[in-house]
Amino acid sequence: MQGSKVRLQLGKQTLDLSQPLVMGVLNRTPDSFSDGGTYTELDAALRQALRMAEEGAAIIDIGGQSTRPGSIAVDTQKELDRVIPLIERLVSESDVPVSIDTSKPDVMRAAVGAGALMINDVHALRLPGALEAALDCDVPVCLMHMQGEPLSMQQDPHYVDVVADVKRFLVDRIQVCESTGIPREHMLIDPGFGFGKTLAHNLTILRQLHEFAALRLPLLVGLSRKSMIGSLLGGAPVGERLHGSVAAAVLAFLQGASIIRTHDVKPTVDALKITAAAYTNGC
Ligand code: YH5
Repeated sequence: MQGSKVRLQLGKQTLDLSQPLVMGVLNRTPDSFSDGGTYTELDAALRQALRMAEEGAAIIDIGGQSTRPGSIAVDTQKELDRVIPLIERLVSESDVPVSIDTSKPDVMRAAVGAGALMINDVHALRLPGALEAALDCDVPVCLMHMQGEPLSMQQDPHYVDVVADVKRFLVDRIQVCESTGIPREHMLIDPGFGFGKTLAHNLTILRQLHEFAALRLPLLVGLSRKSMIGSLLGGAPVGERLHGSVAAAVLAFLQGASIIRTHDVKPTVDALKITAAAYTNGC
């Protein structure tokens, strides 16, 4: 297994995708009391990022806009204020590659200018100007499938054949990116668990994830703490979804996912180490 498909270049680092990699999630979205803008909050976010890197995260994904079901869009300046100072501090204090979780072209440009080495876009570069921004940024980009928009996407998701429909969407986005001039070596794909999908849709995708891996681009998945895990555990609250999330991460890796996006880095890294030791050759 050699060749460009098993490697991902992030700045000076070459990530080996024949081993499972973990992407740590760092959301700089506000709680009900503040907007994340104080020094102590920035400091806490930085410490959390450094901790995830120490625990074995290969990438830290920084986001300033919630895309959870029911969430409302924030304006560009707010998103910039939340993510840019954190990216600047993290890249100055650590070598861990940073990914920017955004759909906004201005945020992509500013984040990459501040040192982010990858773009993670839940809209798969469909917002006006996003394709051009990603092309100019010249960094890898994760193209994720979402049906509808976060505010209403869980209201009545519909597919003819969820795997075929999501695959067709991703193949189309890959082609659009290619015709814009984004090289294939800069593309990753993600079926977007929970983004306009029922529990049955999510389970079908999880069971047939190998079909997405067959597109021969690095496959990234985010299952961590999502409602499908909560539902399968009989309505477990977010704080009680860790073990289910780790099981789902293992299943995803076994079906060809290369990068697992998670809030809980250490448990996921450990579980994937055991899985990889048993299922892949070479230590
Ligand atoms: C993803 O799958 N997900 S943000 C609802 C939850 C828990 C977690 C409480 N960004 C993905 O993590 N980017 C998000 O229930 C993502 N793939 C990629 N590439 C949503 C999230 C979450 C939502």
